[in-house]
Amino acid sequence: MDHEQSFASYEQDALKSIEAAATADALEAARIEFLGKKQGRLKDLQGALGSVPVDQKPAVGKRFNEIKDRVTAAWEQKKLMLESAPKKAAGSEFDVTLPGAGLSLGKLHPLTQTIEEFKDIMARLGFESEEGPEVEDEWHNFVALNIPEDHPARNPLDNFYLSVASTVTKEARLLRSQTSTVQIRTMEQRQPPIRIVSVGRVYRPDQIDATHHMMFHQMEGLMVGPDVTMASLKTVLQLFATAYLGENVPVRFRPSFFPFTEPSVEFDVRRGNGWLELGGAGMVDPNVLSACGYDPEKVSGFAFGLGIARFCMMRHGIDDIRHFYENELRFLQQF
Ligand code: FA5
Repeated sequence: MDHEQSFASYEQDALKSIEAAATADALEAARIEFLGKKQGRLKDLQGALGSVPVDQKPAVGKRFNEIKDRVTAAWEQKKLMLESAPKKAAGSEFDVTLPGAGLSLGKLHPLTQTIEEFKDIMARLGFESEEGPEVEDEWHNFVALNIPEDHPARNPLDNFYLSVASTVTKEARLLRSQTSTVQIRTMEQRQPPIRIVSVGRVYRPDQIDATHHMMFHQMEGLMVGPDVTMASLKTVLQLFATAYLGENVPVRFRPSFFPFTEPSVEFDVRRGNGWLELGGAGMVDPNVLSACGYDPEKVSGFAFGLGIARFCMMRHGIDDIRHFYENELRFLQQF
């Protein structure tokens, strides 16, 4: 084979090999075979140049360089092409090198943010967080809370009953109407001293308006021990309101009635010219302590139940509780 033929066959094979290389590894293998400096076909061609007659050397050398440059250029071009090709994950059309479309990661719902902050504030005051079931029996929702059978709060029209009492179920079941159920569950399982909060959903067939919904969140608080007094209750609620709503928030405690606390108060915060009721509270009724196996002569306790959405509305100037449940993005994005 003369030089021209060797050059042509080298160039043809090299270009074919480079063209066929579909991966960086294959292209590298082609480089080693056709452009390698220490061994390979280019090196062989170069070696053969030694036998070219002196008078032909300049022309053959020039040809050699031209071919080498063409193969090198083809190799570099292919390298660029492979590097800029879309990097698709195996079996996917997804190109990981394309710039992102700037999707927002989303945020926690304002009520969830409020719940986290409530738990945080109460943890700083030494209250652990407990959970209780949303589907309850009448014992935990009413009986142990000193709410007798004929009490209006047990009216089937004012509750979401799920089943009636039968020989199988023993007790009627309902969606809990208050988180006070967790007071009972906690006292049944633990001995004083107790300092807990429990946050969760409660359900009531209330008429929906700007401050009422049929499903809403409450935070229950319970503290039981040898020296728990009404002063402890007022201090904790005042500290809590200050921590969440700010230093100068005017609060008031209004005498009220709950079957499971004695005395009982309603806890209001100033809103405009009026007051917004944020929760109920009081000293745990001795009957409730007894129902849970405690001796009311030895321990006392306070409890409170706060409406979470109403606190959040107060802080952010939200005028209607329904905003929380409509999931309008323009509302949610503000938090
Ligand atoms: C209770 O639910 C008592 N369990 C609170 C309690 C606990 C008293 C422990 C004493 C000891 P009340 O029904 O008032 O109380 O509800 C408490 C708070 O929940 C209200 O002040 C209000 O902030 C919120 N709330 C009540 N009903 C609704 C509703 N339909 N929609 C939104 N929030 C509500």
